[in-house]
Amino acid sequence: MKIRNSQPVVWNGLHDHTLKPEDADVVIMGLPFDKATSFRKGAAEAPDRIRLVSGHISPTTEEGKSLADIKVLDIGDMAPERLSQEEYFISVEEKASELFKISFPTFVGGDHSVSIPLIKAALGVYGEKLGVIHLDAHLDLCEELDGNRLSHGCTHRRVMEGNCLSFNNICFAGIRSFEQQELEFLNGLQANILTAAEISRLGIEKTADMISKCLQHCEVYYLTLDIDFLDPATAPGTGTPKPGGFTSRELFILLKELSSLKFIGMDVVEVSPPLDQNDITSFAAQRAITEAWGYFL
Ligand SMILES: [Mn+2]
Repeated sequence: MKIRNSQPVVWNGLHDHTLKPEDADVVIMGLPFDKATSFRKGAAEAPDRIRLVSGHISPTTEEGKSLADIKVLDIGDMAPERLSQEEYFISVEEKASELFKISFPTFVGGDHSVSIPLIKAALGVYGEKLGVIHLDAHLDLCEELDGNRLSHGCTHRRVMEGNCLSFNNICFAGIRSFEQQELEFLNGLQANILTAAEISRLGIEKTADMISKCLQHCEVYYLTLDIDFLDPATAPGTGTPKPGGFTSRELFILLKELSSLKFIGMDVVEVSPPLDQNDITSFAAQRAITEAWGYFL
């Protein structure tokens, strides 16, 4: 496995390769892995594509906040090389644990299975203080999918194994797709699920209040953003798009409304450049990262 250096002008020009990781406010790591998708691949190409578009955007948020003082270090990609998925995830969890201890890590997937080791690493560092906010069209609560227990449809089942993450400590928002096995699993369980239809009825501000309320016993928060939270019209470049999603406008307002929470890291997953149109989806992901830094740091 190698972690290679990325090109210099990336991340709104903020990436400074001379920084030591412990001196950075944000450490970025790419996870070019898409072997656990259930349908269409391409997410392994996302870290490089999002870096490419990120070099062409100013270090300011959409409301004119300057990010020029944020120290950003992109440590490159952690690629699976010849490792099995299990072995790869062990290495990712180890590396992510280091990063959570020193900075606000921003991980760029990869399919959503990569959040398994990332959230486990955050749990290892923050324990039950951690709340997870899952923005996604899907729940990712399958026991297994296509014979793979580490599928991108199984993320939170694996994270919750061994009572690592309690159901009380995760809020699912944007959901508009359920597998039969997920319905069976959820039967009788209390889960914090805000469907896309419900969010549409509530409005974004009330949605943010609901998320904060569900997780008010937590002290720190991790955001896992599956780009298919957005509508396919807004983000077509993703493996399993679902109609009825959100605009980037709504996503950015949601990030703003959640900004009073103390976020300790985030990931953006499921961007698939080969399925994209004119990089719309990579730009949306890059912008979401920029706005999140503006609000969370
Ligand atoms: Mn999804």
